Amino acid sequence: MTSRRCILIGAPVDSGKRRTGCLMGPDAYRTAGLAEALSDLGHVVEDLGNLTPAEHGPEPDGTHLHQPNRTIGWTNRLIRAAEQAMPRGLPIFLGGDHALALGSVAGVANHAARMGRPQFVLWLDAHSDYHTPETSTSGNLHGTPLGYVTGRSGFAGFPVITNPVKQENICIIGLRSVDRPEREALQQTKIRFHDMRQIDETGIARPLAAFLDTVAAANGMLHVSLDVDFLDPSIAPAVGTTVPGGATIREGHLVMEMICDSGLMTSLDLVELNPFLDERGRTAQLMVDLAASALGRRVFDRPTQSYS
Ligand code: 6HN
Ligand code: MN
Ligand code: MN
Ligand code: MN
Repeated sequence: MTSRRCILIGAPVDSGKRRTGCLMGPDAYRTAGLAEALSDLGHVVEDLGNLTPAEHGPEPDGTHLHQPNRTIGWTNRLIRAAEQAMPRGLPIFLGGDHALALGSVAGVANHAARMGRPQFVLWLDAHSDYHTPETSTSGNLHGTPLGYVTGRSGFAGFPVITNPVKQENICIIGLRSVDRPEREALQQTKIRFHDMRQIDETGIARPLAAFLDTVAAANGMLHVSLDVDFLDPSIAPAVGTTVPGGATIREGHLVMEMICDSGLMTSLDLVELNPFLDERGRTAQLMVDLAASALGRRVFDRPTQSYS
């Protein structure tokens, strides 16, 4: 594959839910050798270090939301970081919890609009993250990024979404925990969503290939948001929101290898890693290996011999 400039952006966002620890994520990816893995593949790697949230107000009393203002600060900061990185290379946002995607996706969508190209989003997650602050019963804003970037209402105080991602440009794969208000809202949308039951029946390659074909046909930009809990907790324990029945190691790699072959990915989030919950770094290592697959690591350069 062609050499890319990979821009590592540490985003130790920990405000998107109550259980802390995701703030250690960026350093866990560094410790697991992300930069080295990507440069071994021939890419140029630039590590911007860790961001801090933009200035924001004190947290309000009397709301069910957890740390909304800190998340607003992060969103402002990450929109800017994404807009600045996109013209220079392929940003890889090192989370941090999934609330970071309010900013990363909104920012890359602004850049796509400037380029006159449609923005597509592949969401690899056990959850649909389609809440608004009003529909969320947990009050945890890591459950809201897809609601935000598609332009749902209810995000008072957040930066106004100027370039909403079109529903039909979003594909969610890996679903197995969707709250009722999310399910009811999602079913009214054109978002493509594939739960684990469908993956069991058709395999993971088919829905993904169909989506990648659509992105290619539209000359789209593709943001990939990889939540650790897309993977089965038996192979990826370092996440606060484990849900059994997730993707296997090979399903994870196949998704990333197909993304690589498509040549379509323009930005990437690695989110929800909580190193405090890890076992000897195995989840951090797996996430690094998946990122390497998305950027060209493979056993052979050419297809192996066919059986026929
Ligand atoms: N994630 N739907 C649940 C909630 O609290 O709204 C879980 C959200 C999980 C968020 O996967 O990044
Ligand atoms: Mn998520
Ligand atoms: Mn999730
Ligand atoms: Mn919920």
